Parts: sequence; C-alpha cells; structure tokens
Amino acid sequence: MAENRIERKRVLSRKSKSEDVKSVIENGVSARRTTITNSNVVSSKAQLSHMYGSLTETDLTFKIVQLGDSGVGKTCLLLKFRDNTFLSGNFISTVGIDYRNKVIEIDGTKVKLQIWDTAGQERFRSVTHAYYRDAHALLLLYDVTNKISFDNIRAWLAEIKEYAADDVVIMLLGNKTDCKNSERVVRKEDGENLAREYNVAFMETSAKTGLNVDLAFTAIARELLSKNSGESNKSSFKVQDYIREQTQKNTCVNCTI
Ligand SMILES: Nc1nc2c(ncn2[C@@H]2O[C@H](COP(=O)(O)OP(=O)(O)OP(=O)(O)O)[C@@H](O)[C@H]2O)c(=O)[nH]1
Ligand SMILES: [Mg+2]
Repeated sequence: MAENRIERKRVLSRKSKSEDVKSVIENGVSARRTTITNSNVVSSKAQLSHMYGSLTETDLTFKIVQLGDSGVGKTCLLLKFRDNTFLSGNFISTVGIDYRNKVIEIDGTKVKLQIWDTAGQERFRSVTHAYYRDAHALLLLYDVTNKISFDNIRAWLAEIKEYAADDVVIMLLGNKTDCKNSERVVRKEDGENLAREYNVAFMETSAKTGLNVDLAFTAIARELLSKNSGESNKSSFKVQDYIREQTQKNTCVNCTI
C-alpha cells in the first residue's frame, strides 16, 4: 500500500503523464483490459506498468496508432512487442481503443512509444478517427492470408489522408507470415508494390513467431527520431534501407521467408 502511495505521487507529479490519463478519461475511451475512471486513476503498480511501461525517465514520446481490418493481428502485434506474448486461439476483438507504452533505447536516447491499438470493426471507426490526428506514426496492417484485408488497404490510406497529419509516418505491415504457404493469398511483392505506390515503408511480420515485430517498431522510432532532429531533410536516414539491412542481417537458413 505504502509503495502504491509513493508510486501514485511520482506519477501524478509528472504533468505529461497525468495529461495522458486525463485525455483517456475525457475521450470516454472504452479500453479492452482497463477501464480508467476518476476514482481509480492510479490504483496499483500493475496498472501503472500497464499505462506507462517502466517508470524510467524518457527523452521523447512518440504516439503510434495501429490500424487495419478486424482480425489482421493488431492487438497480437502490440502484445508481442510489449510483453513478448502471443494470444492464440480465442480471438477477442478490440472494443474502441486501448494503448500500451514501451520505452526503448536508440543510440543512447530513451524513447517512449505510446502505441494505440484501434478496433478494426467498422462500428468503431468514428471513435478511432479522432486518434489519427495527433499520431506521429501509423502502422497499417493487413493479413497475408486474407485478400480482403489487403484490398481494403487503399480505403485505409484514403482515411489516413483525410484524418491524419500530412507528415505522419506510415508503415504497411503484412502480418501472419508464419501461416502455411497454401494459406497465403497475398504475395510479398504485392505488399511491396502497394507500399511503393503510396511511398510508405513496408515489411512482413508475424505476431506469432515475432518475425520483424521489434524491427517494425524500432524502424518507426528511428524514423521519428531522425525527423525530430531535422535529419530527414538531409535524407540521412532512409527507413526502407534500414529495414532491408536489418532484414538481411536477421535472415537465417531456417527461415522460410
Ligand atoms: N498465425 C497467426 N495468427 C495470428 C497472428 N496475429 C494474430 N493472429 C490471430 O489472429 C486473430 C486476430 O488477432 P487480433 O490481434 O486480435 O486482431 P486485431 O487486428 O486486433 O482485431 P480487432 O481488434 O478486431 O481489430 C487471433 O486469433 C490471433 O491469434 C500471426 O502473426 N500469426
Ligand atoms: Mg484488436
């Protein structure tokens, strides 16, 4: 209890963090795992960790929003990145929006990634649109075993154009690459071509095996860091080149992709 009180003081003294909590409350967001009310804003250490990740000081915070059709694996991707866990079997569709934080270190800079996991279902679209606007980056997912989810990417990109900032960083992800070749209906080249057409970064991932999951978030964070320091004007960081280099480094003889 005493410890909880100390943590509570520490957190409430952090203006930006209490603002995060306030914004969740004000927006009346329906979170899948934690319902935050005024009375239990910070009630336990576990809750703190859910909301903020580790309580280390961070140099920068970037807001990333995950988008894509229902069932493509947005929640699983986030949980794999945040907790290294995979939810197989029961598919619990996200209701509204939820978020997790993770602090990562890039070249000595601590970066807090605040990752918003949106519901893919159409009926929540009006809730989730509100979150595009102040996103620094968007992760747009489709499922390589579901052609409709891929075909819908153009509609998602149109929504992004309408609701997100002009300079938002976008990354297209083809998820579920662990599935059998016979189940795959979207070729890697199709994803690459679409990404090229819209001038966005691209990679294939598996929230199940963890393939490229850390890389997707790290690449986004590096791109945002580079943008933040004004480097992107000098074109010193090219996210797609970074992804290519890292993917080649990680390729092993046992990998099928
Ligand atoms: N084989 C495989 N299955 C996955 C992968 N990612 C997610 N799944 C499965 O796909 C289903 C949907 O995953 P979710 O992460 O809940 O999907 P979502 O995009 O969050 O869906 P909504 O919340 O409705 O928008 C679940 O049954 C997962 O187990 C993956 O990389 N590989
Ligand atoms: Mg979900």
